[in-house]
Amino acid sequence: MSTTTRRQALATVAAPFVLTSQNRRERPDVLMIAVDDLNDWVSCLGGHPNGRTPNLDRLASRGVLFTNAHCAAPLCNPSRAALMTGIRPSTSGIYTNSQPMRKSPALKNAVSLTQHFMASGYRAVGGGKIYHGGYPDAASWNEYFPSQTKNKPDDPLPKRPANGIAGTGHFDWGPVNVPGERMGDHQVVDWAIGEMNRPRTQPLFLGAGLFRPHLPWYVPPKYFDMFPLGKIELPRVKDDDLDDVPAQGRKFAKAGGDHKSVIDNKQWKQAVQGYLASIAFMDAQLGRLMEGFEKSPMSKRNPVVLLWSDHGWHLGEKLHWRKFSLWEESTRNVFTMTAPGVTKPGQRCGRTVSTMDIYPTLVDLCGLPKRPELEGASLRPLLANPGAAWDRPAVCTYFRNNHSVRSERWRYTRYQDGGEELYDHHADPMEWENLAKRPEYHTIRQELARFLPTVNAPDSVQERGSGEE
Ligand SMILES: [Ca+2]
Ligand SMILES: [Ca+2]
Repeated sequence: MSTTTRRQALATVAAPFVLTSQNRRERPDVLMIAVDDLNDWVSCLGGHPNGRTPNLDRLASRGVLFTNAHCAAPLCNPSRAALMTGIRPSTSGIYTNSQPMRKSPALKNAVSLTQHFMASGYRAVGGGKIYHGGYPDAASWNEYFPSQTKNKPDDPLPKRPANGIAGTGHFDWGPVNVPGERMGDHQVVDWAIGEMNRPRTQPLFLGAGLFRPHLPWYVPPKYFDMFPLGKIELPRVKDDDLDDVPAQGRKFAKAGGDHKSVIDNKQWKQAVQGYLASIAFMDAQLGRLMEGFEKSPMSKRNPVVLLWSDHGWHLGEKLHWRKFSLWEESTRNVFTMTAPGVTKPGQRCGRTVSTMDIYPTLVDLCGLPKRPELEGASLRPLLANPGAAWDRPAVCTYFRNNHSVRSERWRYTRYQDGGEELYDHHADPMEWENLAKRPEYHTIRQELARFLPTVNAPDSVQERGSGEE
């Protein structure tokens, strides 16, 4: 074979994967913003009357706000690993915060979202928390801020415990009297704006992770001052709510732990204030990010812009705190997306979508080769028409073989021991009345059970000392 012929043959074989400078330019940039532990207490979702997020609202108004979006797992590491690989926790065996993603046989060689973009000619850079703190994935990025082994800058700390509860650990809240620039999220935003303005020849995938409102809720005093204690409204909680919850669900709720501690120490309002203050701080950083973005050359290239949170948060509902459950407060996340040429401004979509859908959606929108192993679905039809037909419920998994299926009307949960819950969101948005034992709902339960994952991979390798939340 002559050199020319061989070159031609290679070119033919490699053609689907080689991008010319022309089609590289055509691929849109992607700005992906991740927010940690943010539930629906943002004003555009109305989850709490005191919630105030003008910048997030403005971002959501640029495109489609998904009002019924849910995570793949209600805790950081499994949620983020599933989102970034497109593989469910029940397929990978990554169920907890102490299981390194790349030690799972299913994810060892998985092509992550940004690896796929890099293979298609993109430069992929990230900063702040995208993957779980203990397990950054250097293979997923060309560069990372602050580094490929440390995914976020350290935050300043007040005198602890700030809430006065002895032994509270990072379940703590109170002002930290430092200028905003000292906060890690502030530094991540500065870095991201720098990347948006950096000269380059490749399309850009820019991931920026904001850590607040993750615990501990230490943010500068002005954010606490926005929510005077006298005006704080507590979540609506039914004291006997767990009476109709099966044993595994009650175990997850740990009502005798955080909830008892908050009540005994008279800290409920202060905790709500701390979470709202942390959300307001995050929103201010998001505002700086969006302002920098709008002034940057990146915004002129019609990029895809998306924001997701990795799961929700309980502040006493079901007598439970934090995430770590299969109820609405834990599984529902914040998710908005703008895709130039596809979305129209100011749209809301109430279809049940999942963080599993993010990878296939970005592949679709940016014209990358499809990946058949991805377990979600492209949301392009809903981005184009938020009222389009959609027959996929969202499935969330917590530990092995505990799954919750959320359709537009129902939540059906089945635990590993066979315990069940069924809630009718039309009549009972707080999920107070478990209908699972009522014979008249037998058919509904059966229909929803069809969507329970049939693979329940054994637990992947656990590592000690990396179980930060
Ligand atoms: Ca989280
Ligand atoms: Ca109940």
